[in-house]
Amino acid sequence: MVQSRELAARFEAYSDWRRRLSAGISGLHEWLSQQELADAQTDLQVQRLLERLHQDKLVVAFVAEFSRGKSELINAIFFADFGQRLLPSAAGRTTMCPTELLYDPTRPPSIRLLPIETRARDGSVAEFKNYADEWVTLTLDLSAADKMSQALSQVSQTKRVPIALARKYGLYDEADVLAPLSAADEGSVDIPCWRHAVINFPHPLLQQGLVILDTPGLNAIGTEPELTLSLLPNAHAVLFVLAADAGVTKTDVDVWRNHLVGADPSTKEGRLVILNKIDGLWDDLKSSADVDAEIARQVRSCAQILSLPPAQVFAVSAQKALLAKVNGDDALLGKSRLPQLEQALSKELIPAKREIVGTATRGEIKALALTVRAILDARAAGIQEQLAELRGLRGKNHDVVEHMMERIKQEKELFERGMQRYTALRNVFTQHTTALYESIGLETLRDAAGETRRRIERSPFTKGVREAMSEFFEAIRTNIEASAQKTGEIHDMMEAMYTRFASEHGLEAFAPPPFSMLKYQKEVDRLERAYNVHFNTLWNMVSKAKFSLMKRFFETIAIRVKHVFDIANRDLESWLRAVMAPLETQVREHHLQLRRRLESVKRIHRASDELEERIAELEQTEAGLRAQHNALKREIAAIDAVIDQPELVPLAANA
Ligand SMILES: Nc1nc2c(ncn2[C@@H]2O[C@H](COP(=O)(O)OP(=O)(O)O)[C@@H](O)[C@H]2O)c(=O)[nH]1
Ligand SMILES: [Mg+2]
Repeated sequence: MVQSRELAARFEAYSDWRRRLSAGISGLHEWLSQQELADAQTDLQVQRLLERLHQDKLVVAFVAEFSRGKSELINAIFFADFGQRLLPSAAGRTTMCPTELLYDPTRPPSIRLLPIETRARDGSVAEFKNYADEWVTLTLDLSAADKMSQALSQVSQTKRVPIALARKYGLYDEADVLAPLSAADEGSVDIPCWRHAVINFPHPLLQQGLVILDTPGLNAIGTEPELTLSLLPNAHAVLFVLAADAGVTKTDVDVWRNHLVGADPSTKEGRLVILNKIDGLWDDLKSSADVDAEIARQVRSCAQILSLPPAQVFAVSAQKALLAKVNGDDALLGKSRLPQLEQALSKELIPAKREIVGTATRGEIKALALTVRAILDARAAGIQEQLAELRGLRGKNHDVVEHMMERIKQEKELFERGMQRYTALRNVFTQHTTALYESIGLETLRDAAGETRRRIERSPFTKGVREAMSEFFEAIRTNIEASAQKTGEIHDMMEAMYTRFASEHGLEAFAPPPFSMLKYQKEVDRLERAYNVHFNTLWNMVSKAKFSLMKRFFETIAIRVKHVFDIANRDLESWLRAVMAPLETQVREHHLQLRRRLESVKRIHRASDELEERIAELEQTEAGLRAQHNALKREIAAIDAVIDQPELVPLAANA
């Protein structure tokens, strides 16, 4: 089968790179374990790193008014090798609920459907995802294409309900675009059966971490806050689909401006505009130059309306591209212009993603190497000190040895007394940590969210809801600021402690890295901005159903903030470990060395012929440490080499 596989091939190359990176990290870990240089903390660090690499997802979302050809485009780009339409695509509304296509190997191939009735309850889709019993699960029979299509056609299911019920679900409003759906019989409307669908399907691209999000018409963007606040902002690429036969409508422009690009021009990254159905402009009676000119004219017009350079609008025919791929018709595929879109998509997506993953991995590996090197350095310094001491004893008499033994004993006692200060520090550190978690812990967030929820219920009017929400954001901000202050205090305390141990006990100087809360603050700010933009729109749009919609809107915001807190908590945990661990290691190593020094001098004190033997032993250990140092360097260099490897852009048919 001949087909353009640029995106698929590039994505495979990316997955392969992630696999090699994982292999390199596992190799490093194995070596550390063999050398007994790995402790529980390194084990955990490596495990997390590998998990993150393994679970790394690439999310591509498709957004448009219904019938623009989103589902067809998904079929054409990703699932043409399936030989038929995977997603239902037909005239009219086929995709009725947001549909995620992914592969989770822990579940059997299936389609999971969240009933629309859940909209009448508290809880966002993300929350419901934690409760398997809320979903209807249909297993997919991969061997029978017709049975599979039948199961997948569930995403198109609708049912007729009284208008009052539709309102309760926040789905009906006289002025709403859903209105044309209503049937001849007054008093009832058709609504989707499902609120959300997750298709678990072991397609190779999905197995490698690709997640595709197909959305129903634009009205879903207003009625399911999760899409607006979470799924779309977090997608790595959003394809906004227009159609040559429909032109650009006012709703298109609104959605593009308010939900997809926003005010910040940098958010245009990974946002592609597609002008689909150009086959409608093909005309055997016209010259191909005339047809091309007409397509170019439409592209310019779309670009102008959306304030984009024309090069960012891709004219394609999804339908002909799918047909061409299934039949292996290269000429038609070229004419469909899909390959250009695929190329642009893979260029937008993969290098950027690789850069992010590579930089994060490099940072983690560097931190890991730093800890290990610190241990090796401390050991080497200790050995050198012992060697100098012992070499100085050559030819000296028993008294000198005894004198030295006394000196080391004293040094050891002094250090052990200093340990009391270290224990006290640990206590203060624990107190600070507890206070820190009081301001950024999930408990705090739960209280703030609960309070806001009660206030919204008590005063379901614009002013009351607005105030409650603003104060929620204010409370969150105050908590983040308080946490920033606490991390600052912890940082200063640890810095002072490192300086003190360095000057008093000759431990290695170490500057603990500071912690910044800025990124969490920024994410909360972004959510607040999104909330401000949508508040009025939502308030006006679904006038009758706004109360339940507002509550759902708040739940989504609360979930997003919880996500920010989750990440902040995780990051803080590693930071706290990173500032404390070197001190712990240094103290432990130093104590160990003092004991070893004392041991060897004691041995020499008992029998002086042990001196040369002991010196030889230490020299050997020193050589071993040097070898470990070099081996570590090689392991890290191997991982860096994988990270730095240029992306292998496939030579696959670039039509
Ligand atoms: N002529 C033409 N029709 C298309 C094209 N892409 C999709 N369609 C048709 O448009 C209708 C809606 O497509 P669908 O993928 O279901 O749209 P969605 O609602 O955006 O997912 C279907 O009948 C498709 O066959 C195209 O490139 N050319
Ligand atoms: Mg569809």
